[in-house]
Amino acid sequence: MHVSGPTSSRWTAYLGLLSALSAAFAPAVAVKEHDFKKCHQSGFCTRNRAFADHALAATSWQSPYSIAPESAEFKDGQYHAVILKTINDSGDTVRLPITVSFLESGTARVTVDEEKRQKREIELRHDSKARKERYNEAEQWVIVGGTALDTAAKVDYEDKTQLTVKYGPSSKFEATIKLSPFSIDFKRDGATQIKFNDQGLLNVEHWRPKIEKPAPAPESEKQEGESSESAESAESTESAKAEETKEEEPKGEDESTWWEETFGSNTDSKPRGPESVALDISFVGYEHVYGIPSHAGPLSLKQTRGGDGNYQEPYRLYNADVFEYILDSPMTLYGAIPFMQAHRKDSSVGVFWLNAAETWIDITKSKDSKNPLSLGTKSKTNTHTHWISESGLLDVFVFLGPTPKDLTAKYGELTGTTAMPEEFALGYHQCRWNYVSDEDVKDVDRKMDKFGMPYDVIWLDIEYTDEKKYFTWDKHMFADPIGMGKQLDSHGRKLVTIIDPHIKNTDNYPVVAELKSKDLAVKNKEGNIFEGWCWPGSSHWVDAFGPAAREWWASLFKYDRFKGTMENTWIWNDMNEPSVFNGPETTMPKDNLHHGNWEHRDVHNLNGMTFQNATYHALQTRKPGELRRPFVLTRAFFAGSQRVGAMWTGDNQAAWDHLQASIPMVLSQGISGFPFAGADVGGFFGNPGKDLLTRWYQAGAFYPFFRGHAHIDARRREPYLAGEPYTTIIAAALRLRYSLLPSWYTAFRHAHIDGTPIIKPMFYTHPADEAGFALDDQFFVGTTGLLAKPVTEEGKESVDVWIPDDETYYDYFTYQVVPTAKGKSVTLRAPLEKIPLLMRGGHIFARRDTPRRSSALMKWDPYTLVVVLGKNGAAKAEGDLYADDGESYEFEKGEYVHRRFEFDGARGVLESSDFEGRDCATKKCAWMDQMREVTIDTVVIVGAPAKWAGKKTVHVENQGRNWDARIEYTPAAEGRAAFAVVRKMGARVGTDWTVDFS
Ligand code: NBV
Repeated sequence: MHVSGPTSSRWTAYLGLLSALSAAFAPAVAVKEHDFKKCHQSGFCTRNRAFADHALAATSWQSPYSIAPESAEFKDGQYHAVILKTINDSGDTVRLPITVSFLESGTARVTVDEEKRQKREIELRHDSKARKERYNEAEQWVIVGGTALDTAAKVDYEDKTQLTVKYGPSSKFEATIKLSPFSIDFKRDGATQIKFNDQGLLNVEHWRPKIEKPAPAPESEKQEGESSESAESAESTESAKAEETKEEEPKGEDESTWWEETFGSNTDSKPRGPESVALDISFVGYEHVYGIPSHAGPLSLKQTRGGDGNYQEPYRLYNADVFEYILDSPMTLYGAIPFMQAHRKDSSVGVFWLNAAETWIDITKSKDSKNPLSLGTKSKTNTHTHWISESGLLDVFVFLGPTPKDLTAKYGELTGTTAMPEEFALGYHQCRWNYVSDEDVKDVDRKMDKFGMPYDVIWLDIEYTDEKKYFTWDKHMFADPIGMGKQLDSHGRKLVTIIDPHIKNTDNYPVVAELKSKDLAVKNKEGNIFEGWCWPGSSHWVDAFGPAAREWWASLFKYDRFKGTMENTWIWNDMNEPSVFNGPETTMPKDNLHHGNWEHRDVHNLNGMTFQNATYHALQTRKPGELRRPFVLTRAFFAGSQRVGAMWTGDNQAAWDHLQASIPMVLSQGISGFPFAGADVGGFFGNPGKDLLTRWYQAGAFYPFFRGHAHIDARRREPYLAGEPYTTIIAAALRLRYSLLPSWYTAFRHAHIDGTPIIKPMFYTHPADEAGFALDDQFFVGTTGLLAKPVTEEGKESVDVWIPDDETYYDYFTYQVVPTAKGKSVTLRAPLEKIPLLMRGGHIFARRDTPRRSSALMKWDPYTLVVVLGKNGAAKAEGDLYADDGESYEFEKGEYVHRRFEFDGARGVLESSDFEGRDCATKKCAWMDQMREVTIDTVVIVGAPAKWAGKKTVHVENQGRNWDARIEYTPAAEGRAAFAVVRKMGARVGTDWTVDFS
């Protein structure tokens, strides 16, 4: 880790320490690709790629995995059998129990374990205390529902070689399990969609004892300790070793990375030897695959086996503190979600690879002119994926769609959906590393008000602590945190403070004393407390896998323990990959031990989630009786993290290409079940020019998580500092976000209910329009019909927006009718002050138009409804609005308003009804009482029919009361649509009402 460049004297001592640390442990200025492994530097990745090369090149390759026919049994929606892996020419086999579960939801699950490991009949090397089983607890962290078995699933056909099970809704799904070699075909409506082991790349590296060989030649010993500074030298070491093994054992496997592996100065002791699991999964007839975040690359994933424009490396999932990451790369980033969607015209299918160990995914596509496998589809491309994990079970869920929405819903059912956040969390967050004092915070707070810039949260990075001891304050700079908290609270604002998982190893720090005495930290391979380096210097890591550790962690957040915090303090968890400055790839040694003696190798990608989860639950128990929805931001994440907070994309740079990259990254999060996502607005490293900063605010106003952040060396860049015209333009972007908060909150409600992304790419909203499948720079917001295309290029004053259908599109700000044609791009003028934002005909969305300082202050404001009429104003328009108290869990008891709005062009009537068809006369809609006085004040109808010209009033009916409201009609002119505005409409938002325009 390196912090460079001049800075104020206050940081000099601190930077001195950092430089020392940097020099000693992480000599990086920007990410050096070779600080992180490439496939050829990872033994199990190399072995599996080699296995694939061999299988795919061989003319008569036969996968050595077959089901023992006598072992197979189908019962109550589950198929149990034993796969026999033939391991030598004498026909010796290893037993791998397999379960195929058919779930009520229509999802299928394939789980493969290893019998010897289940029975713990293995020996560990080096007297290791690690568990003998394959890691089988990922499910306990990740899966929260949707696992009920489909007992109606039935065997439809069976002979000696295969069996077919019909399952899912109306039995339209089918799985054909072939016994020898083992493979599975998943079909929907009779057509193959997904194939397992079609290419024969299934590989479960079974346990075996190490047979000691003669000591290696002296040269190779020399190479063993060599650093990985140079990828080439590491490569040559690998190949030298491979060569050597070949000479010794011409027929044997390459064992060079089986028993231990060195990267940089760290040697992984691998007490269980090789244990990877790998499988090829083919998407038959599918050209696009999406998902497996986080990577800084396009939404539609690239091929990874070389070739024009393709990557050479597999996509990697191994949560890491990558530090100034590079773009357009499959290299790993801070979080991992092993969920992939494949899409073709009108069909989506997908898989979820439930494995928390280091994972690599190769993607290739094959053109198949006849394509006999895709029965009935016209597509001629198949996408082949090769999933490779270092350890653990092979555990894969299969989703057969057919819509992208089915995929996100089924995945959400399994791993949970986005926690419903407090409303403030959707506002703007002002962060930097660091606000230097409580006075500084209060000053920023005042200035935001002075410049008319709404915001909800100000953040404190690591410097607020006393020497990086979390749960303490720097007493000189933050003498009065409560005073600071109160000033923020006076405008409904919040404070977020950072709490990292590394605990300073020092005297007179009760937190570390307790961590040690209670034995709650991560252990090293010997079973002693693990010590490594991070911001505070020597540190220990809380092991949030253990229940006692989580309970203790919760105790630290009580108001009387973490003094200086109050009800409006929330938490940021950074560095939870975990980042360990002197560890391999800046993280923990894989042979470290966690609760239950699971090796870090098995659980690495889960680590960040367990920590965020511990914090989330801690915040729910700060004070008895105080139950509010916590806000916790995390950097590291896994499948399921969406249940406990928000994420951001880590340390980006103040550069146009990083602004550009942020959009596909945030979209990818959304379609992978974790949509509460954003990137550092302005870019973390470096100093954005004013145009860039402004454009970034305009884009950030459309990230589900909207936070400005900056590195400690970056110049101050609170948005009011930009100067005119920038300040005014940024303020307008912030206000746009705030006026649309009701619609953002509604989008979060949908994400919470069924996993729907908050911002949606074209393939998701228009799954039949192939030209949109690779687009990842424009998106729709929730159900609003708002189509945004942020400007992400320097000096650009126009953008081309691709129009997915033949609806009418209007400019959001001017109501100009955009001359569009389905499937064509339209060029929009976008000078700096303009955000390219269109409204699609046929939608209704809600706003709050009174500018306020924070979301809390808007809580009882009236709404504006924008009704955007489609072609000729005759078509229907619809939309919805969700509102609740914005902070408690009462919404779970039905305390909310969720309205459906429909405009019927033929009748000329706009109508509001309960979204779920609830009868709101009953107590179920009790929140309505509190919203009693909250009304729809204004209704704007864009594309209003000409026959309304001259109309002075419209008739409102609300709960048996009737009145007329004023309407102003403005005729169309010079390309601008006609529009009408109803003022003081006055109907109560939570109730049924109609407005008659006829
Ligand atoms: O805590 C300091 C930073 C933080 O500002 C940033 O957002 C994190 O991604 N943190 C990383 C530590 C190191 C940054 C070089």
